[in-house]
Amino acid sequence: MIGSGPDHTPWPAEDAARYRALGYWQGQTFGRWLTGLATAYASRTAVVGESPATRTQVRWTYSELDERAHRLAAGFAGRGIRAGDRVIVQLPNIPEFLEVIFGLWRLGAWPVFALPAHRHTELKHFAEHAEAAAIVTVGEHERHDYAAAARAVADEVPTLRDVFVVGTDEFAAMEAAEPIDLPDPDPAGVAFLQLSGGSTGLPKLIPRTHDDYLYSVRESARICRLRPDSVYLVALPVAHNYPMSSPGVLGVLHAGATVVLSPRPDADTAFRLIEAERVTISAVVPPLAAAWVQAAGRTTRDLSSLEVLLVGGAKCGRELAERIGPALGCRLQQVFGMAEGLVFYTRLDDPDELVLSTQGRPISLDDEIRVVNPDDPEASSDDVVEPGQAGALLTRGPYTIRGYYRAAEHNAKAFTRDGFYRTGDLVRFHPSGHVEVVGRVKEQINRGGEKVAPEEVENHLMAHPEVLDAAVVGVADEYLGERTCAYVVPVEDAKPAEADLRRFVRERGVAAFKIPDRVVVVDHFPVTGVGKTSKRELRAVLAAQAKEG
Ligand code: OOB
Repeated sequence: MIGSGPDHTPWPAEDAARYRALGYWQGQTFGRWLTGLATAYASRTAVVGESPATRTQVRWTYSELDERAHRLAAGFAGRGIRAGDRVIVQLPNIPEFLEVIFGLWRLGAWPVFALPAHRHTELKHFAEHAEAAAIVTVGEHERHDYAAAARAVADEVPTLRDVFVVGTDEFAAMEAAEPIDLPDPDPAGVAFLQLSGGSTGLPKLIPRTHDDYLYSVRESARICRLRPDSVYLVALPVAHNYPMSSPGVLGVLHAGATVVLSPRPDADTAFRLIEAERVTISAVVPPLAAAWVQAAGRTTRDLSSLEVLLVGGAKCGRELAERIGPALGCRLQQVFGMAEGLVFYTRLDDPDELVLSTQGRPISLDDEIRVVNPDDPEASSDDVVEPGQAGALLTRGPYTIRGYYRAAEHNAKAFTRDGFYRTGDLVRFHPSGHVEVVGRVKEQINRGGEKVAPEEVENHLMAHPEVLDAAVVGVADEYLGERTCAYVVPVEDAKPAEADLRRFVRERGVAAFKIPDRVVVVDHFPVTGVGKTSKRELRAVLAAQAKEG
């Protein structure tokens, strides 16, 4: 069976049977699902956005999107893409994103969702780790030549046979292929690989199935009360799990509503589109919410159509939460989720106090939740804290993975023996069942929703000939929640400059959000504990020092 090999950890048979019996897993695939939507909502507008092919705003109906996906699936097949092939998709917020992913899904190929911010190092890692067959990307966009970057990776990774560039004549020819009959993939098999924020090293790959993901999409659409006349603005990068499915573009399609793709997240661009398209709902990370709140005070745009703004990806502070409704004239909905699965939402009829102060309740009654001893990284699912106390969040359920893709060693740490995922988040539950994220036990920096693994950045810094050792920590920041600060010990007699070290990391080809916001060169690291120093302890000491001043 596709996707059930040693590469990925399927749900145990008895759990799978239960999720089917409960109607959560419906045996539906993305390809057939879209065809069903095209039958139900044929002439309604599915997606609005700027196409690089025409350089104009295009509007595709559900029928058009479905037909394009059929044709492009044939186009991919004609170029040798097969069921089970991994295909890296690195696209900005353009309508072709949907055509591409549904085209691949129809074939049973697996999109691997890279973000536009990713550069050579990350792309190469995804390509090697997934043994990807191809990359789908664009040409020049926001002053970066994506096609050239993809080709450079293809030159180094032998499995990569092709680079497909949206907007070229060659791609247009694939889009014009005659549709062909294709066998439907296994709904219980892997549909795509999403990226983890990573707490150690480079992002892990997250295998999600048609069955499990579609369940979370349907429920998200219901919880966010999407209707056929909803209009959802995608302000964040569309390939991220949050704007993709919480409720995201897929939730919007499920409701027969309209997706509007914003090329950029800034308030000017977003407000222009909210006014022009009568947007009813959008989703942002806290720093972007703060920027929109500020811009709302001086805008001349009509934002009156906006009913709901989802805020998540990082903790939304109480003060910001209170300003959103009055400034933007909409209801706040908090969302706390993870690409590995589990998602919490405040409900639209929750009392204001809970909407302002919590991150909501899980999607499913069958999301199993345990709050365990936060001091033991190996705590079992039985090691629970007293009700109402803060602890480490573990979860298992109908849309949470049981293992990362090709990561047996890491899986042994990231999951309990009985299959609970260690989210790394420190939470507390209110008597109402609402969760409050109070911190983190994992070594991950949350830079305004963008996740940075300290170890990955340390490794880049340590590749510098003048750097002996490095430790990267998060420091509190009013705007982003956290920024990164790198402490660096130079080799003897060397005096590397902060700017040089930042440039060095950038030139290693990593996403801009991973370049340390600050670099502090120190003679030596503070001594932590007794004997051998662990990086973990060291980071804790440095983070405490940074806090003091
Ligand atoms: C979303 O997904 P990821 O995979 O980029 O990051 C997940 C992590 C969580 O484990 C948590 O540490 C943090 O991001 N997080 C929040 C949060 N939402 C996410 N921390 C505090 N408060 C929140 N509201 O970020 C993601 C995926 C689906 C929906 C929404 C966000």
